[in-house]
Amino acid sequence: MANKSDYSAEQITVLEGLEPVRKRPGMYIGGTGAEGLHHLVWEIIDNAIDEALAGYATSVSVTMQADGGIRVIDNGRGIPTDIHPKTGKSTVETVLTVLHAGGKFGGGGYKVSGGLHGVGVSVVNALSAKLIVRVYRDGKIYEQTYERGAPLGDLKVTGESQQTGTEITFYPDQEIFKETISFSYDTILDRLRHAAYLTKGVHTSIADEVSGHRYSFYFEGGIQSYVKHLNIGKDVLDEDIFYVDRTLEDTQVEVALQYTDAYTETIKTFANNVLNPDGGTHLTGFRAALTRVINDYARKQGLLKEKEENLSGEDTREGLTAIVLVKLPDPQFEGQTKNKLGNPEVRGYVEAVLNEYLNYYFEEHPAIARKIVGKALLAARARKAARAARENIIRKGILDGASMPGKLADCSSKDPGDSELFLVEGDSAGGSAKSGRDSKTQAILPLRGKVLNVERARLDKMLANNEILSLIKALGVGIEESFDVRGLRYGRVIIMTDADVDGAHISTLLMTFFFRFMKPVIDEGHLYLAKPPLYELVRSGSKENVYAYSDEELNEIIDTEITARQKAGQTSEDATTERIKQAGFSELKRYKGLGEMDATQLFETTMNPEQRVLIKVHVEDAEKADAIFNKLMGTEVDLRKSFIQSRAKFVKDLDV
Ligand code: 28F
Repeated sequence: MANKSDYSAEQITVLEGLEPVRKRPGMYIGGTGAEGLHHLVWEIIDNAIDEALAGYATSVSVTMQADGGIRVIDNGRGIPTDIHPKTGKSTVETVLTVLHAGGKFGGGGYKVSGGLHGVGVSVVNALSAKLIVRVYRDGKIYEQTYERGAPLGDLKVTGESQQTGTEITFYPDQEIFKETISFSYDTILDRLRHAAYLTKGVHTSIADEVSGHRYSFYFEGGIQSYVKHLNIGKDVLDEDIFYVDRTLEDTQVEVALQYTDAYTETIKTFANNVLNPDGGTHLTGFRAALTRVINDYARKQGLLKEKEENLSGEDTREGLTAIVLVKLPDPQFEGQTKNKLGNPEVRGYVEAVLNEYLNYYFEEHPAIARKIVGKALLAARARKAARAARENIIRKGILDGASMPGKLADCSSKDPGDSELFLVEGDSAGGSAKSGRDSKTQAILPLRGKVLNVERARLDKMLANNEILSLIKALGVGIEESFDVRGLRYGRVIIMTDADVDGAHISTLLMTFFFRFMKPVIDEGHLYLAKPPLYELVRSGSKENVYAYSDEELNEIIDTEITARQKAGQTSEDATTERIKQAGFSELKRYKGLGEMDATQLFETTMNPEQRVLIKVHVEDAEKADAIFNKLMGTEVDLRKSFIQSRAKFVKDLDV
């Protein structure tokens, strides 16, 4: 295809029509699935946010209409309605029908929040079966309607109003979006939350006319509030949050950061309000400045001896939560997922701003600075201890495949395809599992007591914990640098704990371990939770018992039995225990722990592949999961308990 410079001026004008957009939508919005569909909304929201960033709008509201349309309105100046000299049409119509016409706003500002690098609202117009634009400006209401990008008439005045702003309602074209044209409330909610965090002082809101759900965001503190939100449930080194907002050349650099006592780091980077999951030059600059300022301060204060080696970047980022936001006119994104900022000059800008302002902050806040350096020194020591522990383990061959942990009752099959490892809480249940199991395909590793909370332990402590070491050896995948999921000795790793809160706590600790150190085991679908029965209904006068795995299942069983007996005239309505009797069960047993079942019962109800129920653990959204694990594996035990009992985030797989 000839490149741009081959076209003459008028041809570029022709190209700016909207036909190409409908021919190859993927070129403009990435795809025509749900993600591409939502890019339409992002473009409109970004234009409204740009009006806020330019200092004229203070609110952006999104409504998911009952008729399938999406309405976005801001209270900015309103798109100009004057006739555009170049096209002889109103500026509104020009912005809506010419590609990239909206890129440059008046007043010298530039589009800074363009998720799609400002392809412009004309793309949304082209891909909408219908689009209505309303402009509130000069005391009037102007309106124009389009179908698939073509105006049905000229912009006309339809009323009067003292408010100002732009309102766009659009209906995605089903001819383009064949997969779906329905929007996700949660997806838009997340985007509006981010938009409010990244644009301090702006109100964003969403309302779903069908469900009635509505939510609004407003963060005076912008990214400082964002850091505060990310650190909920964690112990911070100091309440104060570092913040700097400086513009160098045409690039705005905004950074907020705060340290916690966690061992993980959470650094989110954004360019023009779009999250860059793979970082980029802004992250490189941030890291370089942080490491340099902390090392310089540590040496200046005599906390790091002359002969001691520098603190590593990793040491200085342990426990760090930071938001790095840059706004620039022409962001370049790299990598096949376009998730990495490539502009080389940005590294220098971020580094310069941070060097100057973080250094200044340390001088102004010596107590906080000493805490941050202190934590980095501890991290450096632990890093060296972990290295020593790892070398020691590797030297002793502790992790080598050869020696299996003593407590492991392995299965005879060596084929991961048909073998599974049960991680069982406690020795008594471990004993029953060992004797009840199918020893050809089922291995048992009893884990004593509370598995180490790896969320709060560094590698050196972890490798000193026998339970964790046994687990690492039994799995056969090594750890850290030597980790290789292809070494997994079992097709399924099944966490089998009591159905009470402590059991759930242990299973969460184990899931944290896998999430933090063996995430591919989860991602490749090897990790499961066993589902032991909660109740046993003993049928009077018979050995045959019925098991219920949840309260609703228990009621279902009882109701079914009662209905059956009512039909046979054998019973009448009555209270719960009566209900159980009338359902023909003389006893209801509530299982507190696996240990209350004998080996056969445990096998039949929870281990037998023919009738057990397994829940496959998978991480829907690493970012969310990270937040959950961070928050819940911190010090807030009650937070952890409520999570376990109500919101465990995994999808249930009925495994026959
Ligand atoms: C619901 C989505 O799109 N809001 C917008 C403005 C304001 C101006 C503008 C937009 C074309 C090239 C100038 C007004 N007054 N919300 C929105 N608000 N576009 S889009 O101008 C676009 C023109 O440059 C605006 C003075 N200058 C700019």
